[in-house]
Amino acid sequence: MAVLLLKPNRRCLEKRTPRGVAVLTVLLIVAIGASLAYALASQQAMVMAQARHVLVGDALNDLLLGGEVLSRQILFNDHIDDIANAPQTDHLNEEWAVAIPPFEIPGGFIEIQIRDLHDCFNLNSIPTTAVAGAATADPDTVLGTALFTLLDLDPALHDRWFDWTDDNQEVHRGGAEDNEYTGSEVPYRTPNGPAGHLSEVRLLGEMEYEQWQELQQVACIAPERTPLNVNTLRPATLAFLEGVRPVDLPDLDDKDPEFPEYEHPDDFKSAHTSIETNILTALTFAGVISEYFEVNIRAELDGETASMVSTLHRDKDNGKIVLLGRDYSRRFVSKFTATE
Ligand SMILES: [Ca+2]
Ligand SMILES: [Ca+2]
Repeated sequence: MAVLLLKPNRRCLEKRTPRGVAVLTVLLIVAIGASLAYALASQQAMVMAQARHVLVGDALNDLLLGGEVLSRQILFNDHIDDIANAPQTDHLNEEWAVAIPPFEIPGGFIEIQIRDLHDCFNLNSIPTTAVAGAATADPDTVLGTALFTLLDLDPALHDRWFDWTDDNQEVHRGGAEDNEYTGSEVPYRTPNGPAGHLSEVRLLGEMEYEQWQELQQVACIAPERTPLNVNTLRPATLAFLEGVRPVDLPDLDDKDPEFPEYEHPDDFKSAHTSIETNILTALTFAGVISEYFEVNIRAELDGETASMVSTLHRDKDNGKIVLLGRDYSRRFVSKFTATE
């Protein structure tokens, strides 16, 4: 049987091949164009979202800084009033101590609280050098010991705190210096100076979580030694002075508390004779004037929220206010409940 072999028609091939390539090329171009368009649209949406986030973030930061400026003015005005209406005192019935309710701004709101840093026992007040030949212990050392004892903390923690903040590497009694902490699984070193945050206490040794919660209610950190202000004491700080653990404090009732306005620390001592004598004696440095404040500010704009804590120093003689630091990591707890 004869086989018929057909030769391809070269002409025909020459005509069809370019047309097929052209179709494929067009399809390829369309596909690439569509991909590019999609990529550009996605990129544009992302750029717009980023731009909006940056713009709102900048505006929020401006609002927080505005809140800080307002707070500085309130504190300065208080100083002017104090000078004009001697004796100079700071107490919780003054304007600065009243939390400012959230006030509306276009697209959001801003809320401000000013807190006195003399309302708590500042652990940086515990001196780091023993007075040679002193007949009695330093008053803030007495208070520090009383606090650690009240909270049933390991006595070694007090010595470790001493070493943590003193400016040398000599181990004080049951304390510890760099040679111990650098041997930890996660090594760290002592600041050998004033602590920057109360949580540094937890680097010194074991502490129950409940003890840590109580310590936060009574103690705090200010940049340098600060006297307690007997007019602004937190309930837990006053309880500590009276020998009561914060955990044993009764629940506060709903009625507004009455805040004292002592003109002299001795007036406070006379009104609190139930406080043990050694603690009353240790209130040598207590006062009625405050120099360190924390300003808590929260701002909300277009559904985004930001908060900031500014630490301020107000000179008690001339009212000059200096910014010491800003912290954007703290949680803001409003004193106001939203109502419909
Ligand atoms: Ca005042
Ligand atoms: Ca040290």
